[in-house]
Amino acid sequence: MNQAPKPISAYAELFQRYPENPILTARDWPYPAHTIFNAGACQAREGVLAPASAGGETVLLVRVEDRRGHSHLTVARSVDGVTNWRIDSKPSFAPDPSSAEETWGVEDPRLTWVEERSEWIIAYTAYSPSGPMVSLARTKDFTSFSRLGPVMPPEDKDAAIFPRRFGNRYAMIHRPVSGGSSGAHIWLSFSPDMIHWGDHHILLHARHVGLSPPPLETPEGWLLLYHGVRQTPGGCLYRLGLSLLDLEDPRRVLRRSDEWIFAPEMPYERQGDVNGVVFPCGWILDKTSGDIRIYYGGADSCVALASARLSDLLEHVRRCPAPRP
Ligand code: BMA
Repeated sequence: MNQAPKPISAYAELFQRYPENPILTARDWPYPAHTIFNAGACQAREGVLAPASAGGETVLLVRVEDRRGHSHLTVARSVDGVTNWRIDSKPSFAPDPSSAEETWGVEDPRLTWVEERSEWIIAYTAYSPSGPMVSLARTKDFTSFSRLGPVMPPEDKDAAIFPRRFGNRYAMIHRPVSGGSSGAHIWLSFSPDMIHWGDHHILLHARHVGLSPPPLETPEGWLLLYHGVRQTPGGCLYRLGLSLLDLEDPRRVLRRSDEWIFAPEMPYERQGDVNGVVFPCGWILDKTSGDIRIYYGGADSCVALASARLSDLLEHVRRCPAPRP
C-alpha cells in the first residue's frame, strides 16, 4: 500500500481519516457506474425489522451516478463498517419513472430511525427539471422502499428528519435557496404528519451552508455537522463545521463553530469529478465506546471514512461561540 500523504493542516484534528481510504469506489461496483459517493449510513440487521438500538451491521445507501449524470441509490452492507462490503447487484432505490420530480435522479440520502414509526425515514434530493427538491421515503429493511413524496419545492436539498417529535410535531432540517443573492441558509421546519411542512425558521445564516449527516442526539443537545461552501477562482471548496441545538427546542442554536474542523486535504478529496469536496451524509455513534464513524463523499468520486470521539466533538463545540441574537 502506498503511504498516504500526511494532512497539511497544523491544527489539532478532531477527525482521523481511515488510512486506507477511500473505502468504496466505482471499481467496487457490481454493475457499471461512473462514480459513487455521498452515502447515508446506519446500523441495521439484514432482513430483520429491528430498531436502530438493536445494532447490527453497517448499511450504506450510496449515491451512484451513471454516465448520463443521473444518480440512484444502492445498498452496501458490511459487518465491521469498513471492509468486505456486500453491494446490491442492481439499484436498490432508483428514480421513479412516473415522477417528474425524479427525472434527473435521486441524490444524497440521509437516514433517520424514527422509533415511534418503527421505520427508517430517508430524506433525499429529487432532481427535477425545475431544480433539486426534498423528498422523503421510508423503509424497514433496506430491501423494499415506499415514498412519502416530495415535501419541499425547488430549490431545496440537504434535508434530514429528527428521530423524535417535538410536542406533537416532526422536525426537519433543510436548505432552501431563494432567488437573488440572499444566500443559502439552513432552515428548520415542522410537520404533524411528515407530509405537510410549515412553521419555518432559519437556523444557521451564511452565504452557502447545508446540513451534512442527520442531527445526532447527545446529552448536551443536537449535534450538527454541516458544510460551508466557499467559491474560489479555482472552484468550490466544501468544508465542515459543528453546531449544537437545544435538545427540547431545536430552534435554539446554542453554539456554532467559526472555524472549519474538516476540509479537503487528501488526494481523494482534492481531485475527482468535483475537486475539493468532503460531503458526509451519514455518521454512526457507537454508544459503548463513544466513537463516531463518519462516511463522506470525496470529490464526488468515492466514499471515504473518518472517525472521531463524541467527547472531543462536544468539548470543541462547547468552546464555540453562542450565535449573536
Ligand atoms: C452539492 C450537492 C452534493 C455534491 C456537492 C459538490 O450541492 O449536490 O451532492 O457532492 O454539491 O458537488
